Amino acid sequence: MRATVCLPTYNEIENLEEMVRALGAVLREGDRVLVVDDASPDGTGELADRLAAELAYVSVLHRAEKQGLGPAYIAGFRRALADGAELVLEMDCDFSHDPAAVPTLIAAAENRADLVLGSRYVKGGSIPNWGAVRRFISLGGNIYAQIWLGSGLRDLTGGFKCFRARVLETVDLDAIGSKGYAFQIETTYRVLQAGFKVVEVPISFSDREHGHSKMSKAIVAEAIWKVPLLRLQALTGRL
Ligand SMILES: Nc1nc2c(ncn2[C@@H]2O[C@H](COP(=O)(O)OP(=O)(O)OP(=O)(O)O)[C@@H](O)[C@H]2O)c(=O)[nH]1
Ligand SMILES: [Mg+2]
Repeated sequence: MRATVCLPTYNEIENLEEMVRALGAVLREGDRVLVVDDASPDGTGELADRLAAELAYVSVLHRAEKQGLGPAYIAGFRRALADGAELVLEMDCDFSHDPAAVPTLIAAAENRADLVLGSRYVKGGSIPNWGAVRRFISLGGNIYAQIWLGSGLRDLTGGFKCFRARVLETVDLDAIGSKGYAFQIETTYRVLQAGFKVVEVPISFSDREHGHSKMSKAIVAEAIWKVPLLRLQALTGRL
């Protein structure tokens, strides 16, 4: 199945080239990388254009302004589907997600799942560089989502995923309003509610070494109020 890796970028000039080349080394004939850049002021978009000119498997979607991760992914999904992708992957461009794990996610989607989640919290998953406080916050967020949504999945906030195209064609992408962490929770929850099979595979999650995090208090706040709202929408049949 032909796969497209969507790579959202905002000021990732120090990471983009290495990431794109590392993906090129693990992808198969016909697989693609789609960089989705929100007009990064540091020149990431121009670098992406140079890479696309050099490497046949790379294309770039330029967006006019920074609108958050969710809208960037939705635009990337639409482009990937229009270009004929049969599998669509999400991953960060900061090396938190190991490009060498991409074939594992693809294989799991091809074998036995409609959506594969790279999971830090199943057996074999790990976060080597995190101290107790970050672990506690991340685990707490997952337990909070688990209590409200009861999905049975261990890692709902991660952003290393592989969708079968038919999943993205079935769920209403226009209805997904989340921008940050909530986007990850919302997409997976909608996919589950639509009756698709979701599988977790263990990943090792590393901290970024170059560039800066775009995490903000607003992103955390959005996840806190959005999760109960998703449950309410599901209960009232409006998801
Ligand atoms: N196109 C686009 N990409 C974004 C936006 N915000 C974040 N990204 C990208 O999304 C990926 C994840 O963002 P990070 O800043 O690493 O956020 P995070 O991984 O949740 O937080 P950290 O754990 O602190 O790194 C990176 O590749 C970012 O460049 C955005 O508004 N638009
Ligand atoms: Mg990150």
